[in-house]
Amino acid sequence: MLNTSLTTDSVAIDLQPIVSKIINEERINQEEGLLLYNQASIPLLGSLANAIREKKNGNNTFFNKNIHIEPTNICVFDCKFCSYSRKLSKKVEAWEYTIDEMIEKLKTYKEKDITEVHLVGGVHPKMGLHYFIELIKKIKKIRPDIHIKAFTAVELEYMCRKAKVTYEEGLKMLKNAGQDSLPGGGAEIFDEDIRNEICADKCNSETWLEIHETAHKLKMPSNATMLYGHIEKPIHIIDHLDRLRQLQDKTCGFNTFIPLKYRNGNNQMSHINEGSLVNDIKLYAFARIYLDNFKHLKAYWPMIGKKTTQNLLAFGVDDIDGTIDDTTKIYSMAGVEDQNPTMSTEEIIKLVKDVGRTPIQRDTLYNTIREY
Ligand code: V47
Ligand code: SF4
Repeated sequence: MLNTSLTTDSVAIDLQPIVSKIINEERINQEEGLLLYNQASIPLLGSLANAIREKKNGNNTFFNKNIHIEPTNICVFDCKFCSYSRKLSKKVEAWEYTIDEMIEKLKTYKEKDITEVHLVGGVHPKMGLHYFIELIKKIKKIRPDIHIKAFTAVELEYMCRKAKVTYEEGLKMLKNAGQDSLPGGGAEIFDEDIRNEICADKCNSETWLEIHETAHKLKMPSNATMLYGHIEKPIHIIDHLDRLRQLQDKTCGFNTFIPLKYRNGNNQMSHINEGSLVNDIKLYAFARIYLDNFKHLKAYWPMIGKKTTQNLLAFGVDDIDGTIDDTTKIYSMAGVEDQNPTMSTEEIIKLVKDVGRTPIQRDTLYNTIREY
């Protein structure tokens, strides 16, 4: 039973059986989820989500020391929400790093105790499976200690198709080269109609789930994301979470869930307003309640902002990603406030301690490196 001061008497009558189930740690179904999402107040969702967060992770708030490597922002796909990609034919504001350039950059971190490289980028028609195998091998050669979390299912689908290998074969080759896990990007929204409106030409939902299931089978854990706050409706959010919950029941291979708030700068959906803070809080709290088989819920601070990240620590979130060191362009190109995302360990510790939580430096797999 959850440790919460909530009593069902104070809850609207329609919601009482659902709230009782949650307090008794029973699973709610999609219909119940929809009712809760549509009718529950923020304080109710917040106290349930916080009780779940504290049951799963106590007062701990996890962060890691990481950098991103983004080999290119040239992309064959045309996601309407993407502010970052450029076409091969129009190379304004585009980059294509060589393997040597990326390795030289990584060498500048030689003295730094980063534990993770997050390697993702646009889907470049000329950077294929064998190119990335060589890159991963070279990263591991100079930093065998580092965890490589690489390639969204969208990138993997394309590189395997081009190399004419199955997902299992492609992932095995990458794993043998040194790739350790997969990030959660490319999931967007699984509902087929909404997906067709916002990112029709890239890997579909079934394929995204199949690639993650295959990775889990090969003992490569992964993360899951959801892009929210654009044209989706609550029913699509619940459908998305439900498909993730089903796969997690099967494989137990997801480390964390990361809601990604739609940011509207410089893309083909810029006419859509960004959602409110209240909507963010509701979404995170609801996700914490619905995804009963996910241990962690991450607020990715470069996307949602440092202040909101701090607030979300009271609404289910127990992980805030990492130090980043200004190595990613995805969100700065989408117009977020923080154009050069970086946080020192001291800043992260202060952010977490200022709201009464305990900062824990973790590795990618959530093993504790140091408690502050
Ligand atoms: O799939 C792109 C999103 C994702 C926008 O696994 C946008 O630890 C909002 O998945 N507004 C890539 N979101 C980033 C990603 C990620 C980030 C941090 C940590 C992890 C992890 C994964 O970024 C894309 C897409 O959903 N995205 N454009 C935008 N305008
Ligand atoms: Fe390409 Fe990813 Fe941007 Fe889509 S979101 S256009 S796949 S870089």
